[in-house]
Amino acid sequence: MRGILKKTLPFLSFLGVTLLSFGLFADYPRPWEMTFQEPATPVMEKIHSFHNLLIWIEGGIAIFVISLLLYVIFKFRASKNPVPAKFSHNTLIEIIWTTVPVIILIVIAIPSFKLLYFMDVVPKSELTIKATGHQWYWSYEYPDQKVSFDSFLIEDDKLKPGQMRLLETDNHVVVPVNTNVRVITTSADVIHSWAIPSFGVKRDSVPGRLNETWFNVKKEGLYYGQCSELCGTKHGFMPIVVEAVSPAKFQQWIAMKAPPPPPAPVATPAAVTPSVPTSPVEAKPAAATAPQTTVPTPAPSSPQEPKK
Ligand SMILES: [Cu+2]
Repeated sequence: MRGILKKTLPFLSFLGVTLLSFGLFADYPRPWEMTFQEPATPVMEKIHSFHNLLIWIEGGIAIFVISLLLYVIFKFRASKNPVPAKFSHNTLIEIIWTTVPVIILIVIAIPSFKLLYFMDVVPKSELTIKATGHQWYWSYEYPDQKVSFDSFLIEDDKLKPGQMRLLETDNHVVVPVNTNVRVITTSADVIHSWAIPSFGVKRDSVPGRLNETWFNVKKEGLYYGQCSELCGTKHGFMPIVVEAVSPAKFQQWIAMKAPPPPPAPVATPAAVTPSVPTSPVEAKPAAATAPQTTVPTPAPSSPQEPKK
């Protein structure tokens, strides 16, 4: 018990520091992790439960085959059974060992295909993000919001306390929770792969092609992933960080990131004064004085007067 505590204490303290420093939930690979990260999307929840179903089926098959082998080894060993049987066919056994595996495969195939289509068909999405892989960073575009930025790894010597080596980026991909997010991905050079384990998302980014996937994060927090296609010497140095926030916070972030509106076109003074009053107070005198000063010019001062 003390040994286990001794082993897990550094990890627990690391986890505590990390969570405190983020102040929110974070999902990332942990030392000695034996199973999946906590599912953050419906896709990953379904992958998780399908995996659990397979573990039971595979475990049952393994136990059955090992038990059968042990039974045969001991029951029909040479010392106990010196004259072996010579028959080579048994119709009943052959029917059983053909139909049972077929039934098992059908039991596996039905949820497998359901999950495959659930992952593959992108539902009606409320936000689209384009992720482009580069050697060796990601660039992102939010085409509908006109937001775009690059996302680079934070080098070891620039990491702040609590930030994770090789997983932290300078710019996070911010998304709202409980929103269908469509990710389209491509590459500017070689094949990369945009992957977040806790989302159940891994999609190849292929130059000259647009691949798509989707996710819907259920919990606010930070989610870490990495490029998952061998793309060159710095393949392990292009992480992905997705920050899931409330829809209100997402709108604030978009407002902060979105480019400022283009400046008003510079116009000639004649066009400006009557058409674009800066405020109602300023507009009134201009409107009042304009007809008096410009339109009705006094007749005596006109050049035609002396001729009369
Ligand atoms: Cu890559």
